[in-house]
Amino acid sequence: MMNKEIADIFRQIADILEIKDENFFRVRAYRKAAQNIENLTEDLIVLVNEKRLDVPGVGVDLAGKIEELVTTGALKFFEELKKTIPPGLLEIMTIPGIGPKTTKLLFDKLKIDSVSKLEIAAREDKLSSLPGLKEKTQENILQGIELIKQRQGRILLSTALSVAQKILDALKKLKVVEEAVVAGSVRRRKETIHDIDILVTSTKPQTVTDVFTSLPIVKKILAKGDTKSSVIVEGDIQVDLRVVGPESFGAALNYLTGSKAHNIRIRELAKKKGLKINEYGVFREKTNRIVAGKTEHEVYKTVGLCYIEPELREDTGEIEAAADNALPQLVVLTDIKSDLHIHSRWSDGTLSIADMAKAAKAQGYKYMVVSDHSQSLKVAGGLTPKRLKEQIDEIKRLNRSFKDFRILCSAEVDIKSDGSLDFDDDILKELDVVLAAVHSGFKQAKEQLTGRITRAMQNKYVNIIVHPFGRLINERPAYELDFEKILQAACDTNTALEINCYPKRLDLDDIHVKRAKEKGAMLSLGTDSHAQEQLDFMELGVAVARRGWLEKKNLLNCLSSDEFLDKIRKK
Ligand code: DGT
Ligand code: CA
Repeated sequence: MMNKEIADIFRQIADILEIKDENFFRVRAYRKAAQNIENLTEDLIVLVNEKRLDVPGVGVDLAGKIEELVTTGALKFFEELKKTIPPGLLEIMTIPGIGPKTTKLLFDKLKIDSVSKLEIAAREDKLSSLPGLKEKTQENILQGIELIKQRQGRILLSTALSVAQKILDALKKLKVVEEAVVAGSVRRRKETIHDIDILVTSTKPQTVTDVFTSLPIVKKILAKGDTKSSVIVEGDIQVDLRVVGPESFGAALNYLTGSKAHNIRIRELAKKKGLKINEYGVFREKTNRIVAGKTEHEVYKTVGLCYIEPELREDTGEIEAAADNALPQLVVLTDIKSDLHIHSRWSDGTLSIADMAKAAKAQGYKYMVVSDHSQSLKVAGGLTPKRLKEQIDEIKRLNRSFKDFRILCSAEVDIKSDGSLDFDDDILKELDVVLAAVHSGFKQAKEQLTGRITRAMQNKYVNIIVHPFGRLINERPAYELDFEKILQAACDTNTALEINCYPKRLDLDDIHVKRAKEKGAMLSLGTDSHAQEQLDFMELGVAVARRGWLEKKNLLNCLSSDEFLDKIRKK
């Protein structure tokens, strides 16, 4: 159990006691203890295990409760206390701006005991007449409810990256800021993000915090302390800021990047070496003398490991690999020589092939694959065989005008519900490369969907299965597939699987990518761009590839155009 979780439980206890009109000093003791726990630089687990639980404001009674939480993961007193009030009241208090006083008032006067009842009452204007409620409260409650509804869904990595960048740009302008970087799940490039963590080094934390909390995109300040603050920005995204001294940069970055599971393993290693690690540095346990902290490389070195890239820090084998000096040499954006999935105006893209090619060339690529939709996909302007032949002629013409860049002819061919393809072989064989994908019948049984895709892979012209799982993050779940069968067929037929870089897709995901690498399947990156600026989605796909432990050699995009064509023609 983390410090924060224990602090949250103490806060909830204080809230319940307050609703029950319990002794004011008792309520305050729990609140104060919660705050002190959050400010601790060491984990309570460690303090309890080492019998050093002398936290300010935590007396014998509360220390016993902490011990119970740490050792059993629960607290009997809290479980019993919760039963004494309607369960919905605790949920009501998670709405920003609603504390125990308001909750009690709403319950006593209007019998409101759930967020849904509260929402109805606020919409029916039943709150504004309540004596003791401030004028704007009703409106704030509705806004707050909206916020918690939205926050339940995690935001897309692409959204988080652009919000984080805006904030970093603003903070970096300050003279008092030395380093300003993103940490947490954004730095690890997880596909979805709960909140954005920013780390700044400065000797003037208060100035940094003041500027941060008054940035124009800030909508609400949740907390503002000397070195820690937390805000809600436009888009209802939570951003947490942590400011430390420059000497602690590496230690703080390592701590705040996580994941929690990775951090725990690193701390265990430190302990075995007689060291302890917190946000401020690595210290000798006995003397409390600092031995590292300025850089992350230093921190890893003190625990006997080489540097581990943030995308790998999930405790899924990276610690063992680092100890054996067997970490992968992760692919980087500059290794990418091509975008293998691009649409043009010929189907549902917005630009001509020539303009898309110019933009792809400007990205530094050597070739690109034009893969407009096939005839059945009428909503996406799918091409008839006749139109596709015209497109092939156009691409041949365009290729003559390019130096050092090549457009490859392709199509994103629909895999029909029986696994047959939307174009006949005689047109497929005219293409340099063939992409195939499922666009309908997502509700079919697992065997059927798996069968459809494996049948498509058996076609000798099909080179890449694109967005293999068909999911749209936060909108549509992946359809059911027997992935082991898909992988086996991919290896047997020399068909690649795509990592689709479109922000909502990121399909394959990191876990399936890692498994595909283990099986030795070929992988490709495609942005699925329908407009010029979408070519930048490549960065997201590379992030998924890195989280899936991929090296240059695992991705078709890192080959030259000749090597790429050689490889796929082996099919
Ligand atoms: P998220 O926000 O859910 O997308 O994921 P994270 O990984 O950004 O998680 P978050 O924001 O709760 O915390 C940021 C990092 O701080 C996390 O990756 C690990 C570290 N961390 C937070 N609390 C604790 C703690 O109590 N103990 C340890 N060892 N690490 C913690
Ligand atoms: Ca976070």
